[in-house]
Amino acid sequence: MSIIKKKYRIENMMCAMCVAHVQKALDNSEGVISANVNLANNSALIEYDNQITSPQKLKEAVDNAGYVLVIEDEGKYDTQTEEKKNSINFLKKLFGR
Ligand SMILES: [Cu+2]
Repeated sequence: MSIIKKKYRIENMMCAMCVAHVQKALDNSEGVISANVNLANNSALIEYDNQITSPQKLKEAVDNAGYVLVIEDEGKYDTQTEEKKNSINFLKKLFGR
């Protein structure tokens, strides 16, 4: 059993009712231990058992409720981090530090 706690972006939420829908979809989804849906940040902090469920299944639950759970592309994320590092190094060189 492995518990994962991860924040996902949720699209299409516009009011407290939307939040309640997403919250319910996640709460009713097998393997979800806790979900904290946040309208202001358009996000959901989800704690789940990754042997029972998966990001893909969480996405299906939210998408079926009429909203969109965004699964970040891990590879893409790494590339962005790498790019950021490179530009910081570039700035450091530029300022001679
Ligand atoms: Cu709404």
